[in-house]
Amino acid sequence: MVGLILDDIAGLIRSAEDYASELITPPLRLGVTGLARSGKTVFITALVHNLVSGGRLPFFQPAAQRRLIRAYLEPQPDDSVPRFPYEKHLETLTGSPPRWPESTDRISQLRLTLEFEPTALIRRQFGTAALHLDITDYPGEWLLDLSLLRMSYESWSAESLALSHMRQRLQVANDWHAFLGSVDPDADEDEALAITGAELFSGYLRKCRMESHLIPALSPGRLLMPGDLKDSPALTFMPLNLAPGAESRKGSFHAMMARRFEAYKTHVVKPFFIHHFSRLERQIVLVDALGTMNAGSAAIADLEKALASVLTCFRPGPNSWLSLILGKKIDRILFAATKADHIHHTSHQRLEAIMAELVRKASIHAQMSGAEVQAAAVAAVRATREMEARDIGRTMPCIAGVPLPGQTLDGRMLEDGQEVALFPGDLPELSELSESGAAKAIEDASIEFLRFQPPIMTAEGFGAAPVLPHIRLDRALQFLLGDKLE
Ligand SMILES: Nc1nc2c(ncn2[C@@H]2O[C@H](COP(=O)(O)OP(=O)(O)OP(=O)(O)O)[C@@H](O)[C@H]2O)c(=O)[nH]1
Ligand SMILES: [Mg+2]
Repeated sequence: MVGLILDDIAGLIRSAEDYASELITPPLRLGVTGLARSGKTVFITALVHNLVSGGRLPFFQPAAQRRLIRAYLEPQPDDSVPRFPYEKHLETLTGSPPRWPESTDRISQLRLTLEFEPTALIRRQFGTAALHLDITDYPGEWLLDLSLLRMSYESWSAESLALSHMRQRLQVANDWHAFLGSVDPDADEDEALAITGAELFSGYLRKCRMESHLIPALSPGRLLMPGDLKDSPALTFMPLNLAPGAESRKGSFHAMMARRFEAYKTHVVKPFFIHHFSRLERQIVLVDALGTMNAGSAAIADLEKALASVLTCFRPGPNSWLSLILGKKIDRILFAATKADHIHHTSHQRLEAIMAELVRKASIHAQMSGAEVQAAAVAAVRATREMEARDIGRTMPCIAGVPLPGQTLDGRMLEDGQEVALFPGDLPELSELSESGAAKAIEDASIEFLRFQPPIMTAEGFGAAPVLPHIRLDRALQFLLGDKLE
């Protein structure tokens, strides 16, 4: 008993100390999210690496004005969240040969401290200033789960089944569909059956995740990344093939699945919004816009819907459950089209315009207001170089890089380790996007898309340490935190 009280007092003193230190060096909480494989891990690794190692950041004002004194990693601020394994990811990206990091399976966080010289004379009197940047990497699919709170198990089942019957997903849903055919929702509840079904259903979601053409938005998000909740009842459920208007009988398999769906909302969806999401102040949403455009019109439509859902989380209705728990509201959101190194720089502005158009359409649904929203095109790690090729008297802007093994170009299998140059194709003109045919123009854009190996690091200047090259990472940094380093 005494021990407990002493522990509590010690905890209180600690949190008072934390509070005092936060007053001196306030943290800025930046959320990095995006759908599966959109480039979150690579983005955070490259961002930290460029800041810590003095990368070239001409559009990030504190660096350009030589006011950024140093950036360094500090111990993880939040004891309950795993640390973002920065060193491991950097080692993978800069190893020999360089490789892309593995897919992430849990939320993670990292604290970076930036020491800088303030611009205002009065603040300079007190010496240098510091900002803690707390970066949280979490999957965009967890934001999509917000919409589950408004759904009954029956309507979620119907929607999920319809999605799994889309042409693009039908084949990977085969095993799970076969299983569903053998299940009677009205039979008695059965744990073994629930485990098998949930494994098949989450296996189907995971397969969709690995193949970008299989429509990007996947939910329930935690089934893709169970982390510590693996095998818990709150994740052991799946949609069922129910007759319209079917009601569940007490003790039936249908009732069991509906109960677990509710447990998922209570024990998984809500806690994420309460403990993590509500603390964020700035947000970057990474979007693999090029990959989605390459996957066709259904994928683009699905992405638009997903972006609208994401925006709804940032600005929920005034009296909604979420608005009540949101502390400081997110005041800046950057939607960044990633992997811009897949196209020539002459197309970067067009990619940015496409991203802005996708966000504009999504904002109409979400009735976005209050936060400053921007669109950008970035490559956190630039894996290609640019070159020009001549074809029938015309100069073609090309990109060149070393493709990852096992890919084909124009029907030909590419040789391992050999650099290839390709003309990636044209994105629509800005003028085409401002007309009503914007969606069609985006759909019609055909991009030649290869996956490239990460680059070999280069030294940016005389005596400088080698740094991973990027495209427009500095502009993203300026929007996300430039004003906090004034
Ligand atoms: N060329 C290029 N490829 C990139 C870049 N960023 C990401 N990629 C590619 O996209 C893949 C996914 O990147 P990640 O950073 O792992 O994406 P993620 O969003 O963390 O993925 P999950 O953790 O699986 O959700 C990488 O394996 C690379 O192939 C980039 O800046 N340039
Ligand atoms: Mg990741």
